[in-house]
Amino acid sequence: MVKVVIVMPSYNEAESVPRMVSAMADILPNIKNHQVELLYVDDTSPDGTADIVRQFQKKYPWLHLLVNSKKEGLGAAYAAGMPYAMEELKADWLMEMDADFQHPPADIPRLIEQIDRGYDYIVASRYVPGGSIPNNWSIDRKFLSVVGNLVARITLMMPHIHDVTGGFKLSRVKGFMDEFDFSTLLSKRFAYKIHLFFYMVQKGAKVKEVPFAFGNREEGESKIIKNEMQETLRVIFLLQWHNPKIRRFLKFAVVGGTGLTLQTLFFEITSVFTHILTPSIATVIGGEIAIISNFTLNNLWTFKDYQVTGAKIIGKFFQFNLTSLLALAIQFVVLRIGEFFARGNGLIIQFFYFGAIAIVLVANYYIYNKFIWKTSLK
Ligand SMILES: Nc1nc2c(ncn2[C@@H]2O[C@H](COP(=O)(O)OP(=O)(O)OP(=O)(O)O)[C@@H](O)[C@H]2O)c(=O)[nH]1
Ligand SMILES: [Mg+2]
Repeated sequence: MVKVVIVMPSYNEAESVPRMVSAMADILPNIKNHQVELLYVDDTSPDGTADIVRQFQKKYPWLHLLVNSKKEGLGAAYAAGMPYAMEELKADWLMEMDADFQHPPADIPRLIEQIDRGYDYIVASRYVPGGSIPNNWSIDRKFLSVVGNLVARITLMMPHIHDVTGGFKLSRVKGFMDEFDFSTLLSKRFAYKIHLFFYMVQKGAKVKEVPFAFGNREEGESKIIKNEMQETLRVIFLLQWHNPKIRRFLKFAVVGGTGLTLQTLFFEITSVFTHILTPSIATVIGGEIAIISNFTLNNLWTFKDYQVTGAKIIGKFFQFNLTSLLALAIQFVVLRIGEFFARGNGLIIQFFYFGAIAIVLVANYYIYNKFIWKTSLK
């Protein structure tokens, strides 16, 4: 027997409270092997949502209410509600759920029954077979939801999970939510979900996706803020920026970008615009300029924790040059082939130019980690 607390943020959801509470009164007592309670987290809604909840509290001992003095967003409501559910209500599991019936209460038992199967994170999923988003959503909202979710899956390196932006799920408290510092939650808005998902997966949570049909809002008004995409991208960036592995790669990419900019400027000026040099020679000389910049920036910044100092710099710089020469050789060969195919066509030559750089990027990152700064890819 574990205790599940459904944390349900509400803002101006007065209309749906009576129906929600009565749906819960039908469903919760029928979940025999676990104790399930409901906690409304209301931000002093002007429509009096909290007062209506209070009325029902007299009748239902499993109904709880936490009132925040001001509205700061969905993430902020969870950051208040979840610790309350764990500390005051002694929850073993936390359920996230919307108040507007888009997360059907009838699906609660299907999620809860997975608790006994050894999972840590049980997620109602719109993007697995059997799951869906509302048909009548505008094409923009569908696109944003599908693409936003896809971008989050890929950039957070969780391609195996199909729905990372949904808000209907169950999370294990012990070893997971009880170790999360809510003061570090990266978004007070809808993007809080991405942070929690990322945290759970990093903690090694066993994830189960249960298909469900995201319903239509039946009463009240949408609180979703239009520009949620930007907030989502901000959270993804911050999450990855705090991930040392990714951070190093991002730094490498930034340094490579400055080198590439220097090299490209040189290439464009001397071969595309003025024809002072042939494309292959311009690439090589521009590359030499980039090498010095890249070595210096990588040593001082990207690989700071493995920084090479003193006399060793000379040897390492020599090695770095060898790596870069290998890179240049690859670029030279590719560009020679390009010259053959392009016959003076600037667009085709640029395609070969950037193609060669992509090959070289992957090879370089590997060699820097393995042989130059010897991080063994940690
Ligand atoms: N306490 C609190 N609850 C919020 C806040 N913003 C949203 N909510 C609640 O969070 C849930 C989800 O918000 P919705 O506006 O339904 O967002 P959505 O489901 O993405 O959008 P719709 O499809 O238009 O309903 C609802 O239960 C809201 O009442 C907030 O700032 N504070
Ligand atoms: Mg909704």
